[in-house]
Amino acid sequence: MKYYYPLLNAEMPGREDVKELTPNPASKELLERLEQEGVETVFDRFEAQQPQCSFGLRGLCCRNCQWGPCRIGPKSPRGICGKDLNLIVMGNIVRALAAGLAAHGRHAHEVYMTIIAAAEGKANLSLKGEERVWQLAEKFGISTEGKELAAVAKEVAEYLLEDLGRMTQEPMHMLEAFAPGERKKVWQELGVLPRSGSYEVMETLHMTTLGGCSDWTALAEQELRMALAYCYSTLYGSSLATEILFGIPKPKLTEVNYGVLKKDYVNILVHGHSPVMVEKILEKINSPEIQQLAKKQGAKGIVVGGMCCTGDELLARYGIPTVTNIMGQELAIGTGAVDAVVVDMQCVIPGMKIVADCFGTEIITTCNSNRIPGAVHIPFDPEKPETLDQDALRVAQIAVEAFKKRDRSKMNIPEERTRAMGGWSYEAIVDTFGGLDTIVQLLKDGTIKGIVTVVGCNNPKVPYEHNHVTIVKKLIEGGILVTTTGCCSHALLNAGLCAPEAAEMAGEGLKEVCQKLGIPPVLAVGGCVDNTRSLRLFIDLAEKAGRAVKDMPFMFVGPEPGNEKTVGQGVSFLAHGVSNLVGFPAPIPVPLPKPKKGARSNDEMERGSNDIADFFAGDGLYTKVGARVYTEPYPTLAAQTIRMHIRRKRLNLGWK
Ligand code: NFS
Repeated sequence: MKYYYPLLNAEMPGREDVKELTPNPASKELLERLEQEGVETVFDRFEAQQPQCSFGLRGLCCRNCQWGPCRIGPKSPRGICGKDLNLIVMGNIVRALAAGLAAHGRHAHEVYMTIIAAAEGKANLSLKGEERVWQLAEKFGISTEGKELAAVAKEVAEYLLEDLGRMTQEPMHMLEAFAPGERKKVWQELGVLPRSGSYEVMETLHMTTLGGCSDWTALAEQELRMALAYCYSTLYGSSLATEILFGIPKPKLTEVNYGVLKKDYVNILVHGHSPVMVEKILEKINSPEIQQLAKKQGAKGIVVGGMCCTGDELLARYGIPTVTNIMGQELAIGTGAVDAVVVDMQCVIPGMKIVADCFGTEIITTCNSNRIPGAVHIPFDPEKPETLDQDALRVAQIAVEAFKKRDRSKMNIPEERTRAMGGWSYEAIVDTFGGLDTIVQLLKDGTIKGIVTVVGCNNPKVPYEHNHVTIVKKLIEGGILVTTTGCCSHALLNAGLCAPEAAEMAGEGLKEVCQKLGIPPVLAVGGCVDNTRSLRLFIDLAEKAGRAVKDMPFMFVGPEPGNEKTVGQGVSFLAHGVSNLVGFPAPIPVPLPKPKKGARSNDEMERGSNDIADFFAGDGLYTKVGARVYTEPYPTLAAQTIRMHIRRKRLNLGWK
């Protein structure tokens, strides 16, 4: 049963629609199985929440102070303090971005502090990405003469930390080092150059507190400022810093999907975002001591599978098979074959533990910010890294020992296993194609029509993974090269679109290039922080082509926006001039067309409007940064919109 929301011009799927449309047969099988077992999942709770509050859906409620909550409608167009629709809607969006920045900021903090701990010799970790250390030192203007790698790495990490915490008005190191000159000028003129991640979060909460900023356009500027802080101090920084710690990924082939779990093996899933402790845990799992322990428990060996962005990170570096994304985490446990889930931070939903308890799965938490009642808690703290080795060993032991407790009567592993290629770092993409010039040439002559990054979360408001897969199939058919990260990448990996054989599905031109290079038309570039790999590619290709990013045939697509973190992703790309297509209206009131006054037919409609929708989708933002937001929940129409956007860009460039 579908749920219709005329106020949003949209409909949302019920669980039967999900079962019909979800592209992975394994998801359907597990959904049905959990239904039979009477185990509740996100899909049931979504139905139980219907109908969802129409004020909340459109961003029209304010809960920022204790005078409220206030809701904006025809009867009460202002909140108690006098805030109108624009202020409330924009205030909610800007606060969501602040929360997303805080999340990625905390992730970045852990990675930067770990580099320092490793460089000081306090954590038993080597720095595997030596070339990244020297490159960043050069970009930041750090003198390296006569200095050891560790000392320089520590200085680089301190520069990154400054970008996260600076309180004064100096330029951000990362932005100075990596943003295009053309953009720096635009941002300077708009007055949106940020200080640091922490400062901008503070300023946003300050601006939106009771009696704060009454000018929604100033909040919109803060949205851009914060997106730049988000992009450069948290995403870009952590992506590069993780490469300092664990190396720059290279392409590798593997198998993914639920079928990688094996009935006679210990099955451990790793889940979350920060790849630090999990690297050590992996090292311990591969040690003879833990392998023997597994045998002693009666297991043939150990399978490690990845979920969410931690899964993406391990796929990129080691070809560890990924299993699923945020909305599949309960389904994965529903296989009854998972002995333990090791989680770090973010996107670990409380419902997962409820399903874990039904199947006797051990949950081990490793981050003090992400506690779960009833889970084993063995935290990693980069400022107390001395026990990292023994803690990681303990996690590995507990996970392996859980094998004995598995209730085999409840086991049901779907067969699906899918070939996939991961490890597409920025360098890997550029080198594989033979350099930036070659990619620019392929774009110019139309062999590749454009590059679109399709990313982001899952959202129960659209049929699970259906839009990700449908849109991307149509894009590659149209000769568009796709990069992907995060939860979307799991959908595309499991659908076989990230395997070299998927080149067969690509349109003329792209197909031949991929076949010649032996690569897929959809490149899994990593976790969400690695969206900056795609952004860097966009920036550098534009520079090579002698154009601004805003003029290039590029786009950012988020078919299932869910987490607050995705707001910053989209706005980061917008700020650089890359238009967005999102699959569901964010909490922004959708302007609904109204019949024209005195119209004689129903076809004569007046375009509805409101300031915030006009700002994002109309000319507001476009005149500032040269990019706008398109919203389209129907995947075929979404793909057409994206292809049209790419075509328009090509026409303007005079590229055939
Ligand atoms: Ni990105 Fe990764 Fe997934 Fe969304 Fe969550 S896992 S950081 S936020 S839900 S894509």
